[in-house]
Amino acid sequence: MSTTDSPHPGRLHPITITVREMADIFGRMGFDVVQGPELETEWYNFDALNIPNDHPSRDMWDTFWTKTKGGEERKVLRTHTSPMQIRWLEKQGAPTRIVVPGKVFRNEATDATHEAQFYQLEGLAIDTNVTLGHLKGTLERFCKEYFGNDAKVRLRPSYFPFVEPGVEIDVWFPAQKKWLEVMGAGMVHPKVLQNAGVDATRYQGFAFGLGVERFIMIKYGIPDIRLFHSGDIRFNYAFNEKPV
Ligand code: YSA
Repeated sequence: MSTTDSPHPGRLHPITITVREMADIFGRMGFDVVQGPELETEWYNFDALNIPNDHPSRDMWDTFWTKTKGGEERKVLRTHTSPMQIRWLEKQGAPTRIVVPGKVFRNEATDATHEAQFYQLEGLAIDTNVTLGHLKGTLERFCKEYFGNDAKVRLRPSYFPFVEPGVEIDVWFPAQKKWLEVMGAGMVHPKVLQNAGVDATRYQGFAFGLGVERFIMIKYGIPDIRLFHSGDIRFNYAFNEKPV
């Protein structure tokens, strides 16, 4: 029996569709797509990103750790896609422009806008003359491409140890009449470039990490993030009428 004869032909998940759409928008701005491991070392998830062991910023995210037997290195389920900044720069060097979609994990209670596992899309642009203006222009353009030209986007100063300066980006959530934080971003900290073997006196750039589900929620007025991973097939069907 072919897929189309089946009483319940499959549908692509909204996250799959959206990651492809986002990669396509960034692709038109010159970004390549790469992927990285979900099980990470402490070095890549934290230390290399300028988050030392004894620093309070390590508590920004509640982390799932692996159990270890004597002498083994402990690993983490990555709390964000930012470790791929280091892995990619080590491998490829600068200049570079990439986006990295993938699943991330946080040991936190869920509510309508927070899940314990969700998707991020990381971006990284490193070159000799990249400025905060490029960051702002790229992210505002991206939001308008994804949501439409009338999308309301705002930047707020914020703190992440791996950027200086840092910002957070909120988009107006019309269905709930409120601003929703959709991503963190900033100019890559020179220590991060050094940790990845890049000459920080020559190169600089910006990076960002966006929450994929939150983008979809705003665009389609989805009231609860937990619907994405509920396994309720009606959710997929409502989102996407075409069988695979
Ligand atoms: C910041 C600066 C950079 O140079 C690069 C990346 C970043 C982002 C940083 N790595 C980070 O993870 N920041 S964050 O904790 O604020 O999460 C980024 C986005 O993920 C949020 O804006 C939100 O859209 C989404 N998010 C965070 N926690 C979530 C969540 N989505 C669903 N459930 C959660 N629990």
